[in-house]
Amino acid sequence: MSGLHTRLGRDLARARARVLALTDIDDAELTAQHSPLMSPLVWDLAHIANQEERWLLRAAGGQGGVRPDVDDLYDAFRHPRADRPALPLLGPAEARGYAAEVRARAADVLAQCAFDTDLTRDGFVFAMSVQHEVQHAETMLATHQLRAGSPVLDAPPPPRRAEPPAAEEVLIPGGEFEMGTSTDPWALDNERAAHRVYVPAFAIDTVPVTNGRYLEFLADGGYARRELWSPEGWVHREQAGLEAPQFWTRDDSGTWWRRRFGAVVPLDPDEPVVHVCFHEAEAFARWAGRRLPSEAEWEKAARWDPLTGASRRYPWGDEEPTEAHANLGQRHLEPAVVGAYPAGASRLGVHQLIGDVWEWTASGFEPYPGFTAFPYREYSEVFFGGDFRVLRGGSFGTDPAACRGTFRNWDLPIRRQIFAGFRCARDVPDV
Ligand code: AVJ
Ligand code: FE
Repeated sequence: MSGLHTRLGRDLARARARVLALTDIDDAELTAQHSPLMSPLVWDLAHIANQEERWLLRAAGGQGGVRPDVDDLYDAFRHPRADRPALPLLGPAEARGYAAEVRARAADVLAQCAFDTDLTRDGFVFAMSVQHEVQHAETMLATHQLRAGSPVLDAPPPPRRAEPPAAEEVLIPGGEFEMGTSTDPWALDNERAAHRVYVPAFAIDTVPVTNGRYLEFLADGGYARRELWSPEGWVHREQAGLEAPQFWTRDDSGTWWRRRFGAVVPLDPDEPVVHVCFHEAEAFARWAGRRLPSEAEWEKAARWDPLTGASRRYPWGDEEPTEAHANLGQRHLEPAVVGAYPAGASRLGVHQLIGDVWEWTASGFEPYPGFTAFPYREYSEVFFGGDFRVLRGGSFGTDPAACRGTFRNWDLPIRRQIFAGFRCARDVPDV
């Protein structure tokens, strides 16, 4: 076995440990639908196993499946989330057994794999399966945030650092940079291929927008001033009755609190705001006299190295994230205060681009030039051209396996249950 086998085995084990922690609750909680936006947790568990069966056992291993009879039940395209509780799903014990059996067989496939096909080269399909599992682990964490009742998850708080960066924004000079990747072996299809993009000069905030700043927007009538919202954003704000980020509650004295995994806690003014939709982010930016960055601007701020002109994997360089770089991996169950990760800053001084909160960008989810779906159309291709907005950077709930400077996430502009915040940018004269 090579270092690559060992590394993939470790990543698979870490992903599974998270999923097991997220499903370590009563059967009733596992089968319940905590929100119409989400699947029952037991659906995610068996869906993860079914995806692993398809790609690791059948496609990579050339084996028959463990439960090919359940393919239809766990096909996300056949059954919308709201309908999943009514399906004849595997029960908690069956789903756990299914996941364990697929994993045991997948471990054998991995041990014997020579990584010599298009699907397995450099371990791609195993890394894809890890990324699929940890993406569901983040969705399952969002399900935990939506569920009512007392807390079941626990984690130590993130580091606190008193000093945010001195500058509020950083100037990124105009010019080309390399966006996307053709060399990262585990990058997913939508991150490919590398291509040069000219980005005019712009300024970007050194930190994400905080609860404190967001409170100022609220206090200044941000939710009542139509001119701050796009026409679609305003219609949605009215229909959905938006008045504050999701999970915020106000007490009789007018003080805002937030509910976090079942506990009501004070709102920390120095933490990035989270659980806002794209429309709220856009309205805030307009109120602040600013705008959201485009996806290309975000990636240039995160990857472009002014010393060499090359694009790096992370803001701090090519080194894998450690605990000192970023708040990732559900190690902490909340964003850290701004300035908490100086070691994760870019050379130009932009902090916390990776981890803490996903960041809404102004861009729709579209293919890069020359896109080819690989290995299946339903990961990315079917979502291009829809009403999705790109989010970048990952959150405290994102595993490092599914987070890098090129990684692209997307969701509808009205969604707030994801761990999403934002930072602002503005035009500057080209330099
Ligand atoms: C990339 C996070 C938008 O959860 O819908 C999981 C990831 N794709 N299973 C999603 C995904 C198939 C996807 N996002
Ligand atoms: Fe999935």
